[in-house]
Amino acid sequence: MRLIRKLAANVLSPCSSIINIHKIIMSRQLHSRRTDGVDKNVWVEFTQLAADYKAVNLGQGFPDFSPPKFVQEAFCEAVSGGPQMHQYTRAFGHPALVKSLAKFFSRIVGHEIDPLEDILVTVGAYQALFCAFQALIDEGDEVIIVEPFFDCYQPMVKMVGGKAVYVPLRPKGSSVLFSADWVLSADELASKFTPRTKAVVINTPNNPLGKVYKTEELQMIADLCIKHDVLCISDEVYEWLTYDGNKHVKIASLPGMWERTVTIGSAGKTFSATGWKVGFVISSGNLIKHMKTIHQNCVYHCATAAQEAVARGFEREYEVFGTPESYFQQLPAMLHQKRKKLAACLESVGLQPIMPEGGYFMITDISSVKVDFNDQSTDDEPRDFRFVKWLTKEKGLATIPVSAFYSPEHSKEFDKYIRFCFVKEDSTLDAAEDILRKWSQGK
Ligand code: IK2
Repeated sequence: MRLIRKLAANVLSPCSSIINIHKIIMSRQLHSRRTDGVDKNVWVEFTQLAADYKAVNLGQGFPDFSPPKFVQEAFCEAVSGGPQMHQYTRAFGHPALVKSLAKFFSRIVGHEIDPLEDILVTVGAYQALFCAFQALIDEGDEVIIVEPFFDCYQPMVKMVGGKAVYVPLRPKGSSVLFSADWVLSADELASKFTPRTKAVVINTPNNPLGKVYKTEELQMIADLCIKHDVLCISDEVYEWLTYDGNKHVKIASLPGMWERTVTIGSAGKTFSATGWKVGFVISSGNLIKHMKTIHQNCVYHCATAAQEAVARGFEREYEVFGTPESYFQQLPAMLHQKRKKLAACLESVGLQPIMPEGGYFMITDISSVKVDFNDQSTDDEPRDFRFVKWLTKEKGLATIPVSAFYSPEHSKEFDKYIRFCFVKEDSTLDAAEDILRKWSQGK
């Protein structure tokens, strides 16, 4: 009513009316409430900081070397192939790609995967996660998230009106040297289930810790999912990266879990081509069909040529699987050396690494390191955030604060750790070592 009176008054003065209508409209909140409280993003902030300070970058998780020749060539052939490679393809996954994913993963999961029903190709694992939360979680649903967790799970749950319920992996014992020393208490996890629980989210191998869940741990989670009739969203983007004889196990392959598990993968992580942004979801067609609905209404599909190249990558891997020619053996073998190199470097400057069993990150406790932050950041900022900013700006070495992978309830307990990424050229690791060594020598 007030709006109508204001508009009527403006009829007398047509010129000012345009300005006033504009003011009335602009006084409304123009953005949706969905974006409130989820505006901060650790990758946006710390990747920019690393670039601004031209820091040696052991921060964000991407290789600074090229993907293997066979996928690079496949990509070049795709873009120089027929005109159809530059046009739209099937919305839910390029036919060649869903076919090769189904063939490859049927063997791994021990279940016949239907290429058209049980797979959705997405814009990176990021969009796979987005589709999963959008399609499967309703307002008021509770989602149990095991900490530390890839940071986007929390805002994605919030944006659908769900409630994230956290349960941390806890270091057991006083000297924690391996990621395997971080365990999930079955009792603590069981205590988080309520009639509103809709899903449990796990990430194995875990980012940032590197923990590779053992079959017994997955079985414990699976038993609870089955008992309470809930879904499991299993983020497995580092599935090929395991060390010291540890093996990645898919929770979807455990009895009774195929129908209730959403498995998320990343061709970017798999083939060291993170910029291609090809990800995928594998699940029962009954769940995939709802994720397809979200996907067709947001991005429709991801780049055709990149999908074609990934399809050829998986075809090739299918043929050489289990042999030393397989990139899924070569990449972890290469990273095993880099893990050793980074651990030795951290130890040499008095930092105790927590040795990851998988993935390409290593965390270390920095609580004993005394630093004068020169008040560059606010006091209420977690110590690891302040430390990482200081290290980037003052020493030129970029890393990531580990409390970013925790809920506000638990982040204080874990702000004594920072994360280093070791999927880097040896020359980059050497440059990082140089910085740490000079710093430890007071130079
Ligand atoms: N899930 C996990 C566990 C991830 O680590 C990532 C990518 N992380 O990279 C940032 C970092 O930790 O340094 C994703 C999902 C997203 O993968 P994609 O690149 O395929 O979208």
